[in-house]
Amino acid sequence: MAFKSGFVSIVGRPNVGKSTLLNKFTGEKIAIMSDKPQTTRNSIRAIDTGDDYQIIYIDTPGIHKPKTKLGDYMVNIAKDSLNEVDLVLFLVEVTDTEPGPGDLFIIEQLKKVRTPVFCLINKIDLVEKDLILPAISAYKELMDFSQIIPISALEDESVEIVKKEIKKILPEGPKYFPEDMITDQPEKVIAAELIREKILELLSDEVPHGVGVEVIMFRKREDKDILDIQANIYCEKGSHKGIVIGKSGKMLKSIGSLSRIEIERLFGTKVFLELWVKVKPDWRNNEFMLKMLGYNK
Ligand code: GDP
Ligand code: K
Ligand code: MG
Repeated sequence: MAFKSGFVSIVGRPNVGKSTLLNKFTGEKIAIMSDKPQTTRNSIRAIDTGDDYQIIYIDTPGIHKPKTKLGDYMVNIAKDSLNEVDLVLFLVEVTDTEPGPGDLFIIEQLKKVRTPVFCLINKIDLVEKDLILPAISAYKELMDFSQIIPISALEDESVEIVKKEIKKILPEGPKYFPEDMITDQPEKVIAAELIREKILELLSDEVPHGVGVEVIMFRKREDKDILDIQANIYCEKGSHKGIVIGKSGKMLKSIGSLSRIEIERLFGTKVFLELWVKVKPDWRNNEFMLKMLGYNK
């Protein structure tokens, strides 16, 4: 049988479950998840290799009307990637009674590309079954999708169904990456993202969106199986810095120990993690800071 391979881009409004689906596809926690929108800022590739296929997934930041330079960057990445891939997975939520302005904005972008698009109606575990068909009809009217598949990104079965359909549509192609490679993101970036995920989980809404994490040291000790990691957490305001550190440093300690556990699990080694909190007003509009944090485009 011929080997099939290709690139698959995942797009959708914030919080529809893109990162959850990506992680499920590959069985690894590569894209961070949270219940807060705009969790994913970078275009993350996850690689799933089987006996006769290799799928490279791109977890795109949400396509939405940008407000800051970081916002511009995110929209551009998402749009660019659509024309360069073999398939687009457009994720929506079944819980929305009808497609909202966010979904319609994305559909407008999708209509401009020639790449085939699967519409995946996610989170069907949250609703009564009789709400699924009306949702399918609603999306069918909006665009000529190659497929419309209702799924729950939390359940293996539906993820397997989607994967089967993806394999059908992939062209014959080479193994682009070695089979043991699961991502092309530098380990430093993944570590920074895991730390940012914990900040998103632990802090109230107002602070996390102004937070950037930069890993300034990532080193494996020569004599031992230990990783030394140092990272800066950038906040936009002094008051935010206080919140990230918390009373007698309690919050920062929690951020540190939770992210350390995740990083140890992912890299399979003991980790010493040191975190510093710094104030950089308006860093999301600062080209230099964006480059430094890896959002360069
Ligand atoms: P993203 O912003 O599109 O990447 O969304 P995430 O993957 O970060 O998911 C946002 C939230 O939705 C998280 O709390 C997920 O656990 C949750 N979620 C994702 N998929 C499903 C699903 O199929 N069912 C349910 N009940 N929750 C889901
Ligand atoms: K999210
Ligand atoms: Mg995400």
